[in-house]
Amino acid sequence: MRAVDISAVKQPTRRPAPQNDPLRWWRESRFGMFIHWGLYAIPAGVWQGQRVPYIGEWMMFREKIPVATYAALAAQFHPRHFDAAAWVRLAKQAGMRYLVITAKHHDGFAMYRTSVNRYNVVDATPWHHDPMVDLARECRRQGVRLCFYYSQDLDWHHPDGAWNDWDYPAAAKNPARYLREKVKPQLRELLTRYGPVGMIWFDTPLTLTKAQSASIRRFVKKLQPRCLVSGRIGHGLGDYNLPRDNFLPPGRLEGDWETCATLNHTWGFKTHDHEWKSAENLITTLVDLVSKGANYLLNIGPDADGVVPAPSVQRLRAVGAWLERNGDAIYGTSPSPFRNEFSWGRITTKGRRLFLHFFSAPPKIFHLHGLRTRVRTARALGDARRAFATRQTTDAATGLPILAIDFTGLRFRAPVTVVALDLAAAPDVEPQPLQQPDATVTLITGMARLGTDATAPTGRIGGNGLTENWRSTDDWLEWDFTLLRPGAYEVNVVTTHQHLEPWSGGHTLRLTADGQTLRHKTTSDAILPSLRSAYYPQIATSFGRFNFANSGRHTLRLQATRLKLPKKNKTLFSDGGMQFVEIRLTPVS
Ligand code: H79
Repeated sequence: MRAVDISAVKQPTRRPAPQNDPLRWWRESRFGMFIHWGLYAIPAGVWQGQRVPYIGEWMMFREKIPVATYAALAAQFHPRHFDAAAWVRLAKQAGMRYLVITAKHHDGFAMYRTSVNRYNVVDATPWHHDPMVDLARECRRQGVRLCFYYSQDLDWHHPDGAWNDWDYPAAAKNPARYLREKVKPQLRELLTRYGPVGMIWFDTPLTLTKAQSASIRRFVKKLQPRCLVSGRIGHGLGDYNLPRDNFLPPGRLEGDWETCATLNHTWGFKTHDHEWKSAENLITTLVDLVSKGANYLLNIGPDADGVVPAPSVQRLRAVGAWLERNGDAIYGTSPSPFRNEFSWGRITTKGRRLFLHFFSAPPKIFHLHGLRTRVRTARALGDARRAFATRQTTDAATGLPILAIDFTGLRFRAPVTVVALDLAAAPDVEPQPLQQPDATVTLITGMARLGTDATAPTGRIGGNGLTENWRSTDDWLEWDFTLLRPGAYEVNVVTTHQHLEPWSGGHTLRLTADGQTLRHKTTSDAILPSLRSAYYPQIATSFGRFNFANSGRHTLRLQATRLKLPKKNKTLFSDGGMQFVEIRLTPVS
């Protein structure tokens, strides 16, 4: 089996979006509904009386359920409460502009009428009904883009599909036959029977060759030239990039991205997963992703009756209510002109307008460092009556532009309150890391210079904002940053987990700045309280202190002196290297 890091996809650069760019609707939408619905909703995470801990739709694989046993579930599939109009209405109410539904997941069962075999919702269930016909009609009627999820590689039902080696020995498989007999004929059906399809959301590229991924892509584009192809077609051949599931990047990304995420912890319905993310969490995550250049594709897993769990409905409506008031700061926006996050919130932009998204009430006099463009007005979104006074100055010692806004009278509405700044021109900002008004400095991977003491670096700065393939002590990262306040700073190094791997610590790193050196092993001293930590804990190691005698420009370099690498270089989803995130400098009070 070939090892592929599905987060390591090629980065097309962000192009201007002309009127006819097929990505235009997707870029403007920013928020979509994912729907995982299939036979796995029947066992719903309970197998032979046991509640399983993993994602529900993986049960057939995890329990090595024989095809004949799993296929028998179809006889029980009769969703009496399926209501396509209600599902699409829910997407609308949530403010979601596209919908991606599992036409065929890894279990190989087609949730639509197919002529390829009888293993489908029309022929194999007592329901005898194609829900995609209803969904296509309702999407058209209600103005939501219809997209299909299609598992192009893993297929545990077809003898030549990947990863079912309990029924079909791997050695006997002929993947080309699977593509020819199943994937392409089924894609043809999906792309010719339901009207315009916004995208085919391919997933889990694990065994297909580059030529195979390329031929699937060509096949889609031949049938519907404007249909998008998701980043997980494999080999960097998608129209946009996908990081790993439920991933939040540490800063703004380059190019087009989409994070797919769960509302609880499973994709397919499970009876016993009641750990729902709060509406506050969902709204903040949406803002976070959009500010970093990523769409948010948020999943619901309807049950076997077709009912969307009530906690999902309730939370999605709360997100929709927030978008109803603040959608102008989300839809059709561009990411933040600053690459880094802020402790107070996030920024999105639209032309000459900057939207400041506050995650908590700002101080009466709020400061923003590094905006060079003149601010004309500052107003709370949805309350144009009151303009807040602004003042722009230049820090004498560093030349850093500083904006002050007097927020007297601003009413903060949880969880996120948006203030719109109208600028005299498109925003122009200081490109380097800056000391923030809260006195911290954060040096993220995406803002570093990559260098090496060898002839060429082994590691990379990954498109997802983490280090990639960091396996050499020759490579280094270096940042120039601007400090306003000289003094002593606590230094924390933040690293995280590889996909589906435990955190690997014990790397010895050397940090140098202003002629000082700090050397330490990465140990798990604290987990950053961050949205990012939910699925990929952000592990902070305290490295000690740096003293900066002057304000102004400084340079900090990070280099490993000993890496504790796993014996096995690569696993299926990880490159085995150190996953570096960022360095945090905090003044010693
Ligand atoms: O459709 C949803 C998931 O079913 C699918 N992507 C989202 C959108 C997906 N999740 N995880 N994966 C695909 C790859 C999972 C690999 C694993 Fe394993 C299988 C993790 C545990 C079982 C491989 C085998 C790694 C450990 C054992």
